[in-house]
Amino acid sequence: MDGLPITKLPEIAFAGRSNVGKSSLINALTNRTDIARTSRTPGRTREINFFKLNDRLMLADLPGFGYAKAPKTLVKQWTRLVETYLRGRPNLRRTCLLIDARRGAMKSDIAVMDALDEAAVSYLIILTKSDKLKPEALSRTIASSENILCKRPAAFPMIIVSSSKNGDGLPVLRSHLTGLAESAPTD
Ligand SMILES: Nc1nc2c(ncn2[C@@H]2O[C@H](COP(=O)(O)OP(=O)(O)OP(=O)(O)O)[C@@H](O)[C@H]2O)c(=O)[nH]1
Ligand SMILES: [Mg+2]
Repeated sequence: MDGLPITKLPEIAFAGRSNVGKSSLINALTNRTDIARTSRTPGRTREINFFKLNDRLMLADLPGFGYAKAPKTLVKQWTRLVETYLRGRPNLRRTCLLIDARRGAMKSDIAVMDALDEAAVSYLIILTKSDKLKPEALSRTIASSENILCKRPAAFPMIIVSSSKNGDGLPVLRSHLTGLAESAPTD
């Protein structure tokens, strides 16, 4: 936590289970291919990586949770880092909680929602990898996610469905994040 950059910029965090597509989504949003390192193997992002956009907004790519194969001590370290970050980052405006649209919210996602609700950190649910589902299956996950969300005090009352492969949901997410960015300096 001591090594994190100190900044006044509004910050958006990308959290979620390992391999859900956090780093890929940051790349897709910023139109870059590999600004954030991605991998087919879960557990790629092991530190918090910050991306400053045009001096207006900071994006934070968090290590994933729920990666059972990593050594237990490492998993504990990542979890503690992410928890401390989410609770103690003063400029954090929104946490994007990414959930794989094929699976829907799992136990570990619910645990993170509990922690975010408790800390009153506003979060937005994003269902990722929509390109991998048929429309009916996607509608089912959306419905079940809405069900979970409506009982959660800190959840933003909207679900975004996204795909970093085909660009699904990126415009709406961009406009949402733009709304949280600092307005341009006037002088
Ligand atoms: N089909 C499809 N694959 C995706 C999408 N987003 C990510 N992937 C793939 O999913 C894998 C994991 O992506 P990452 O972006 O590295 O996932 P992460 O959440 O950052 O993972 P950790 O850093 O381990 O926590 C990669 O093989 C990506 O190519 C998507 O929208 N559609
Ligand atoms: Mg990553």
